[in-house]
Amino acid sequence: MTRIPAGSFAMGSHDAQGRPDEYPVHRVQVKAFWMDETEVTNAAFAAFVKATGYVTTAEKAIDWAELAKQVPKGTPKPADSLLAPSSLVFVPTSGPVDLNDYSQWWAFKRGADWRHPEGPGSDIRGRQNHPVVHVSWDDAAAYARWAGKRLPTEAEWEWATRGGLKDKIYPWGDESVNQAPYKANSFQGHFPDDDQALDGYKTTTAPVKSFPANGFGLYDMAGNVWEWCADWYRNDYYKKSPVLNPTGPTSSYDPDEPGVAKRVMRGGSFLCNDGYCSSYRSSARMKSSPDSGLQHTGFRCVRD
Ligand SMILES: [Ca+2]
Repeated sequence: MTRIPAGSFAMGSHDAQGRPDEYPVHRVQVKAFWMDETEVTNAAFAAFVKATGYVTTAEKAIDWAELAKQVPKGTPKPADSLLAPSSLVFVPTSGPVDLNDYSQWWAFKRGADWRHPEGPGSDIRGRQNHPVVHVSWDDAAAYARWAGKRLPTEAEWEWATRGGLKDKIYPWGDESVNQAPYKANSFQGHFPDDDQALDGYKTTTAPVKSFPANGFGLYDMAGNVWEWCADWYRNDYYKKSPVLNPTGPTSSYDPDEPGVAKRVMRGGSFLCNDGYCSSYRSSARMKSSPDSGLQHTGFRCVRD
């Protein structure tokens, strides 16, 4: 782990690239903490599973009693085959598509989980040093407890990714993510059909530390895999965030999906691209339900 100093910064987007939930920019002060210098790797997660027998969300059948709370009353129970353990895997499209419909490039695959990132038939041999993926927030929190750590707050995460730089777009400054030498594992080319992989990693994770560290000695804060934060997500939280060590709202609200409680994710992934989500920007926010993990979802931990 690496020591992240205490400090005060202007949290949120400093330019017009931000999405609405990245405003207003507001002053935040965080105390010092320790942070994993890399995303949690397959090797580290395997040690946790070996020690505890932990079974991840993606390895369990979908709990219909839970799901039924999120769908309209009276919705019939789907066939058991549809509730079988599964996770979302990226499948490139054959050509340009409407970017509003992500179901075109995400496929539910039975048997996709952290040991099988691309689904049955794939494995993590030779990828011990890659970030673990297909982990839900619940999985990440369980790992953190086991390791004697915790997930970072969203404010800690943004302070850490900025690496001591002031009001910059990316952890390395303002230079485009697409300018060589490459500074993060992202998606070069036309999303979601043509990843030219100029950074060396085509629609897949890269080993941790494949790209330079930021000013605080943290690797892959931008790109590679999304990282879970401790906080509940609220689109309007920045309007009322306290200044000192904010820990997020007490409940979640996402206007895109008001019925689903969500946690914050940060940093973008190997699928981020300027033409689509550009979430390798330091202020970019994402959200997902705590029981979902995808092929590009990982995490890292902190401790006081
Ligand atoms: Ca890449």
